[in-house]
Amino acid sequence: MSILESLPAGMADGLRRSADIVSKHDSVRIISHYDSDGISSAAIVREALRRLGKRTETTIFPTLSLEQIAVVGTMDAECVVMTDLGTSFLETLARRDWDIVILDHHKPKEESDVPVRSGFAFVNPLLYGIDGSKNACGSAMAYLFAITLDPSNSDLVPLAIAGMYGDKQHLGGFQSIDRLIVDDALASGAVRKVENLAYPSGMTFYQAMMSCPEPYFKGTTGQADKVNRFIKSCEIGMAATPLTVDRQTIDRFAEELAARMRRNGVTEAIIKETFGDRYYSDRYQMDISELSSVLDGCGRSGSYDKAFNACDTLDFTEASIDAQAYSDRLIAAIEPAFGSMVELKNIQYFVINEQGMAGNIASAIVRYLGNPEKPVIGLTVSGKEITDISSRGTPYQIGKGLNLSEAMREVCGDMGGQGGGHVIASGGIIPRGSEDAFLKALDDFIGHQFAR
Ligand SMILES: [Mn+2]
Repeated sequence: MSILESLPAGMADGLRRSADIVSKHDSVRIISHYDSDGISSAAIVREALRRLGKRTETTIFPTLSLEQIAVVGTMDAECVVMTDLGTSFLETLARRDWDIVILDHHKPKEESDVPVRSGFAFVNPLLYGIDGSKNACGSAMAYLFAITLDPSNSDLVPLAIAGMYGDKQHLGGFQSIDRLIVDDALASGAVRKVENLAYPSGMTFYQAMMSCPEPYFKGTTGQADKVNRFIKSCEIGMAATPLTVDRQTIDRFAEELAARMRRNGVTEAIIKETFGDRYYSDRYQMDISELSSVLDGCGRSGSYDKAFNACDTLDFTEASIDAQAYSDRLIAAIEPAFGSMVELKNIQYFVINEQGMAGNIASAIVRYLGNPEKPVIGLTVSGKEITDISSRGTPYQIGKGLNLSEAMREVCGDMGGQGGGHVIASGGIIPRGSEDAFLKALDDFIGHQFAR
């Protein structure tokens, strides 16, 4: 039975309508987001459309705000497929005279009506009562669209799972739509599962601790001599990967990592969440969480073409070089950012200059380094007229009332900027010069969330 038959009926209908709209066109413009989920989503749609003999052109944006919407408005297209973004601009997008399909999982600004017209389709898990921030990412929606077009596109499932890792939907285990897709991939043999891992299965234990920003170990991650010593103390060979050692070795390594996290003050909830299933893909010759990091690194450093070329040719040499450079820069930036953090009453923040880093730095700090009570806010102050904001929380903080999607939307908006995203991870922009007022207002706003 196809997994399409297990979807909410409305969602399957929406996907079918989307497929019908796109089928009418020979050339399609794809617009997506620059993170792992966005790149995975676009890669799936590109390949599915290429297999139907259609021409595609792909545009990637770091964020979709009014500035990018203006650019989109000038685009020459007959048909557009948007993935991993678009929900915030349904009215504006529906007014364009192109046919358009929007496959997204972000929460709308308010419960606005979905525009209805021929040649317009919007498929978002939230419309069907499914939590898009936890249980269905952009690439999951893109994948469901691809197998609606043609069931033989199911070989692209590793890209769907890569997006799930990118949006951290694996933490605490896959559920709902994600679970359906992952179980199907396991059943078909598209991926192989390895349990109780904190790092990708196909990488050596040494390489993982050198190049993965999460889980982050203060004073060890990315430092060759320290990592070397730690791996040896676990009696693991330098060339060993989780695929080449026995179960006991994997579990012993996990215990050693957990003990070290405890010493660093990482909460038990985060430690538990850190270890889980990893999936190895023979098609991509890589663990899917590694595939996710490669696409994320390329996307965030602007090497979109290398990411897509790798997905098209299955040769990841070039993409891996750019992704490695990105992860080296990221790991080198985490401790300085942490060291420079300022704690306010309800938030903790850092400021950096380099684009495309703050979200991933904040993600590592909030889980493995910072005060577990407060969300981490990263400000990117570059030469631009706007300052970019990234914010990251934890499930524990969400339980206390934190909602970063709401906070970023409201407070960035009050500053004359824009913001939004997910409850646990959200972004925005504010005018340059308004940083201090923004931080004060955000601290107050989140204080109210914790108090209610
Ligand atoms: Mn996403």
